[in-house]
Amino acid sequence: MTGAGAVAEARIRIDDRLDGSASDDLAVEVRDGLTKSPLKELPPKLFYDAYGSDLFEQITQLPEYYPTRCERSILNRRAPEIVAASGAEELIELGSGSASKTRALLFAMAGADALRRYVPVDVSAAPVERCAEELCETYPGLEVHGLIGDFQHDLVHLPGGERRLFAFLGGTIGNFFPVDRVEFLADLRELMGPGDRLLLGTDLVKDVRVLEAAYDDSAGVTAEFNRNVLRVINRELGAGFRIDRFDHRAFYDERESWIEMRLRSLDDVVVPVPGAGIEVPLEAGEEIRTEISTKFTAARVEHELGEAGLRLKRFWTDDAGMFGLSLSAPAG
Ligand code: AVJ
Repeated sequence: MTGAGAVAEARIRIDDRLDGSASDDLAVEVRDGLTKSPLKELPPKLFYDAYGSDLFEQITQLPEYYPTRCERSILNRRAPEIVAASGAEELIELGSGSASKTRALLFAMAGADALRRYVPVDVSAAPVERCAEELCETYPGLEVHGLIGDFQHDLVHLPGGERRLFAFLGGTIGNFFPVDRVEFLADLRELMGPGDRLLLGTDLVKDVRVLEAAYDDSAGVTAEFNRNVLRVINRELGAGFRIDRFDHRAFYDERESWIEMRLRSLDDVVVPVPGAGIEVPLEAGEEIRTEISTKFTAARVEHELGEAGLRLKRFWTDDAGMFGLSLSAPAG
């Protein structure tokens, strides 16, 4: 090993916290979800195998899917302000993926001479490894400590530190049900020292037509992404879902203030899921919920942060007010 590569590697550490229990967890979650009544349910993390992650990348580039573009525009424009307001010297990114949006933050931190460490956390190892190397070469002196794990369960394994900026972007918090959301934020709050900050991305309430189009695009990519959960279950749990016999559905639930994605069975069937030890009866027209994606107001974000012991310091949106980024600190 020679040159920059070897130097960079000395500054990279990657901990893998995903153990064998992940596949047991999957079986249990799928069993619990598919035996629910009246509405069967599957966890949205099942979207994100390699193929699903690739589909999600495609979704972010669709004309109808505005969240990624809007959040990116806030970050590009406000990164120096965010960095200054946070006082951070370390970035911890929960669900980092390819870290494409975070680059604006890292760049601004480096510009402020305040970039010590980057801690990407993701269930998928390959993108974490790739971006660790790239970033170490771009920023001499940057330390990268990646964590391969689930941001809901493996937060305890995060390295300690001070003046850390926890970033949870993309609006993924919206996939949690309200109780899980408060619990997650409170767990995060528990980990935070007085100098740590949270940067949270939340999609905002808007015209129903705009919302529904974002989750039911004309090219059908989201439909393919939605059906991918069945493909994953077929592979991982030996299930017998006929993927082409399910319709994609996406609708805005005004009362809950969330988009719901579902898969509707076209047939009356009983689907074996041997890895979960069940056979799943589905009536023709019956739906399985695969995702909720909550849409917030600034007031609601502030309220929920408050419930978790976090105080809102700043709130930014894009020009059209489509997407929100909040910066908060541990309260008192
Ligand atoms: C990546 C979870 C924020 O909820 O908008 C995209 C996932 N689902 N299209 C979202 C998603 C359907 C996305 N998040």
